[in-house]
Amino acid sequence: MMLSKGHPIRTYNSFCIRLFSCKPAISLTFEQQNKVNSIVADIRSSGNENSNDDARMRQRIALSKAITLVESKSPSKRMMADSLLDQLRMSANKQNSATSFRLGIAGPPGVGKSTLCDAFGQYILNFIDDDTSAKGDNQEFIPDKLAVLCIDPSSHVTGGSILGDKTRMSNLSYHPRAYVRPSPSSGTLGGIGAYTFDAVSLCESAGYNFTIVETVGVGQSEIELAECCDLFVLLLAPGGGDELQGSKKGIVEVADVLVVNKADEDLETLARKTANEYKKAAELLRKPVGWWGRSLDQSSECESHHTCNQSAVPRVLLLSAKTGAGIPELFDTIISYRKYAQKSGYLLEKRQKQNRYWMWKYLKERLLETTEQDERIKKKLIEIECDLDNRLIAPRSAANMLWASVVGDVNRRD
Ligand SMILES: Nc1nc2c(ncn2[C@@H]2O[C@H](COP(=O)(O)OP(=O)(O)OP(=O)(O)O)[C@@H](O)[C@H]2O)c(=O)[nH]1
Ligand SMILES: [Mg+2]
Repeated sequence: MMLSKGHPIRTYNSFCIRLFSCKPAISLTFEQQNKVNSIVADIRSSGNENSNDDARMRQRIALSKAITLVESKSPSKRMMADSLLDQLRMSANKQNSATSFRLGIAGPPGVGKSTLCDAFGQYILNFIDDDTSAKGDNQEFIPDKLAVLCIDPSSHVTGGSILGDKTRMSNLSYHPRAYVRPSPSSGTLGGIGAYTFDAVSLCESAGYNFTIVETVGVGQSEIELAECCDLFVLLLAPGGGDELQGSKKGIVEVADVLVVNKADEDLETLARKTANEYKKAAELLRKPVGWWGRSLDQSSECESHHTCNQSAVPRVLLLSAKTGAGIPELFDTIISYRKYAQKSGYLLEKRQKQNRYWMWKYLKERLLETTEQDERIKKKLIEIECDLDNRLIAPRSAANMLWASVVGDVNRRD
């Protein structure tokens, strides 16, 4: 749609002013700007193990404040969040796909996601304390600070959320190089919102070079987690192999690694059987050219992922978050993936696509929200809805009329 002639940015700005009567440029009060500057300074300050407890605590508090800002729906806080993200972005050359990793973990309620985050987190943080010379290839990327963002299911009725995940990660929560943050998913339909993507980049700005995003569920909305991370792990319970044909099919198709958890005690045999069923079913999944998967050993030799056309299928692993069995294999898989994805350019391209995905998502959300709040459009909406209720117009025509009134409103203000 051509709104007016001229430079695309000016065109967008004038569209924004005319439609939303808002200033596209950020203008914060002196106090707000000071607050943002102080958060930025504390986030950038060294919060590593060698810094003193005060500095580390300051950085954690600043990171929490920053995430609260990006999650906020208040217009003034949103402007502060924009300014904060822009300032941190300027020093973002340090935090890119070459120096950080984003892991997404999704799965049905109670499958053991938090227990896995706790055990896996401790495993990788202890990694650098161990004799790394024995770890071969893994030395290429050694995560030394870990952030875990747990997206809680929110009640759409009360807006409340169960912030219990921190207690289920009791060991990790107290680790000096870990940051655990439960976030409500209120406001977005699923577990993930544009702010989750921003929260990940805030953690990276604070030097957390490995971020895990945990989200509950296996529905369409959790599929969006794939747009937030470099590698997407789907955690599954023993006994659910046949569900691949049913409710979980969509999410299984986007998962990079399938992990069957609780392979211990009485459940071990069943977990092994389930993993075999998933392996067989995974053979049928088609993946795009250059996608990473089980044929990793050959594809890691590829110079560019565009030239890698292996018939890759998702890896299926067996694990017990309780006993820790299988965690080293999961870590090795992640490191191997990272090596391939980094070298072949797959990771960089994936992150670029994700940036665009969230740009559009954010724009759509803002457009919808602002349209819903516009007083003139609200009035028109009452008339249109009345006609719709009386079956004078079809939903499609109603949407067209609403859109015409949005665009007409813009033109009138010209
Ligand atoms: N036997 C066994 N139990 C496990 C394992 N992992 C987790 N559990 C148990 O499963 C239950 C749920 O674990 P959580 O880690 O809270 O599961 P979750 O997927 O994070 O749960 P939600 O966040 O509520 O969806 C707890 O009682 C854990 O002790 C495992 O590997 N083996
Ligand atoms: Mg959990």
